[in-house]
Amino acid sequence: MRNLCEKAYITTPIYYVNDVAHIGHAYTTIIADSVARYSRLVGLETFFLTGTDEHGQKIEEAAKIRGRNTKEYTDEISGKFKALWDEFGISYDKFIRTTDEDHKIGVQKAFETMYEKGDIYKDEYVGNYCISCESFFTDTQLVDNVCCPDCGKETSVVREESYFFKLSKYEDRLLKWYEEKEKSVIPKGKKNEVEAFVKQGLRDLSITRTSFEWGVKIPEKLEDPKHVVYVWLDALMNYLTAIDFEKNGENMQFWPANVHIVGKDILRFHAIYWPAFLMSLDLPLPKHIAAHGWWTRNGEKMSKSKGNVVDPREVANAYGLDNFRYFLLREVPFGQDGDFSQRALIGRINGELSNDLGNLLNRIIGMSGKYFDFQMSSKDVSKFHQAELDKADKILESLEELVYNMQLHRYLEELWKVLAIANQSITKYEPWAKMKSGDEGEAMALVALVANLLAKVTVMLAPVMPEVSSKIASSLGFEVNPKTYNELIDENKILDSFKITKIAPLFPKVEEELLVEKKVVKAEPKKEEEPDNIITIDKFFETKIKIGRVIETSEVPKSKKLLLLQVDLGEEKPRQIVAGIKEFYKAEELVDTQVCVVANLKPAKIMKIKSEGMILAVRDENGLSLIRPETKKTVGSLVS
Ligand code: ME8
Repeated sequence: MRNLCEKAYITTPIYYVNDVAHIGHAYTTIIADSVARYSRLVGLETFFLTGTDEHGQKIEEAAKIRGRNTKEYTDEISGKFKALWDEFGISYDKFIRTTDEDHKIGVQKAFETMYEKGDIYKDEYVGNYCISCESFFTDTQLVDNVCCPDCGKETSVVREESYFFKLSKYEDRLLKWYEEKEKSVIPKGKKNEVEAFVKQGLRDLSITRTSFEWGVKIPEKLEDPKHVVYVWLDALMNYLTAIDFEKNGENMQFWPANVHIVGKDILRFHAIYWPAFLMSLDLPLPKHIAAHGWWTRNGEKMSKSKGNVVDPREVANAYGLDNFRYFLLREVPFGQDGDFSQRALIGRINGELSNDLGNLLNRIIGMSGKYFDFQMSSKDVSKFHQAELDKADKILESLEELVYNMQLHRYLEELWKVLAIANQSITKYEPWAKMKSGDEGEAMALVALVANLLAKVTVMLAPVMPEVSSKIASSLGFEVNPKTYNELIDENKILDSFKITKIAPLFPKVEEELLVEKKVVKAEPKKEEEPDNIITIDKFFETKIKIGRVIETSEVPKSKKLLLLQVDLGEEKPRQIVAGIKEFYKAEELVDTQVCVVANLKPAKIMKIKSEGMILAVRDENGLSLIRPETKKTVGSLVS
């Protein structure tokens, strides 16, 4: 059963450029990328949009506290988002910036259309404004009479002349939409919250500001140049301007969007304001607005302003990009919050990925090589294993609905059930026993069954793990593309034959946490003229770096990377220091050499061993070197 249309338009939020991306942003983008890749795989003409949200007071201030020119600053951060998505192979069709000229023209066109329709009027606004959320709140919404209910920061009372959008006019139509379109907002729980909010009554929305300039000016026709468009109207319009709304271009055929994927923090803007704006513009409404939960750190929402973020690049570099993608989508049911932990990530790599998926491929390579010289025919698969094939096909048919309902964790769970059929078939039918008893044909059918099941899983895994999937496919001797999707999944066919190629194991077991947890320090806003990253000499001397002599070394049991060093710093007792240098230095060659040690570091436990300092080293693409004095120095001397 297909609930698809010919075209698919999939979007992420456009991210604020007040700081760089963290795993929350990567999560939304990777979900959207997986859905877009899925849409292309099943043969839909797909447009996948992401980008950056660059206007408003928050951005203006972020540039200001860094002493930067606003445009240059937004160019830099927007460039960093784009570079990260490019590095991650995110398959966007357009990266929009709200500072793009055609976007600005589109926003003005929308403003003018709504104004001419009589949906915009001028008045005065008095309200409690949160700069961080770029949002107004009523007195009753505030926490402790002054703080923003969303981010907890202090709001300020703003009184200004403003243009208003007649949001109240659309209350009934919005409620009707939620009622008639069951999947307009997903998940259901979030939809209920939105409906309840609208039922309380909607107030007209202030949609211009005069207190700052960094934004899109309202249309010249209104002859009111001090007004700039409210960032949320500006930002939401990106979904239309990206497909050439301003010139009603060909790409407008992609409208309405299939799904706007957003975090729950911005659902209200997407599920209330946005459809109301679209109604005012007489445009169809998006098919789904899907709100996911938050990634937290120790139970707190991960956010740039809280300074408790995890760098997605570091995680992907350490654990592998596809493994990270799999983890993000599999770990947390869509809509719920999840706490990021390396332990959970390692568990999934060593468990489902290595044991269930990687091992299956290894077994196919092993058996096909040993018994059939890597050349497999599927000619007798149906004869011996139709039941297993039917069972797998039934599961695979149910997957499409899960994608468009954003149940990606369930999608992966179901795929693993097909892997379980494959793994259990090997255990149950014992191809080695069949070979021994001379039933070579049956053994061939079994190994070919398993290879076909893996091929089907590989096709469906491609949207989530594109690189891994293409490696498995090439090892099995086929390609993942809309044609193979059609044959293996839609038409329930199997591949006639396999020419298997040996490849290195895809998921080596991870033995220990690969990222050293940094103590997260909340960034203090810098003074205006201070360039980035400058510290005073006093600040530098807070770090005591001393010359030490390594007197003893040993290996840390079960660790590939760590060595345990006893280092003399001229103190009463030598320091015990755990260092991640084993890949670059032999334990014995370090004895009696000098090193530089951060001596006033708070002791930490690494693999349950107390470490009382840090050895200085430098690492680049050619490896790692310890930092040492050029000539021997007295042990305990301070580096300055
Ligand atoms: O809100 N967990 O931009 P933004 C999961 N510019 N997802 C998270 C997250 C977390 N801890 N933190 C952020 C804006 N996100 C506006 C959007 S759209 C027209 C304008 C993700 O940079 C999540 O998708 O604050 C959230 O909705 C989005 O980043 C907010 O990004």
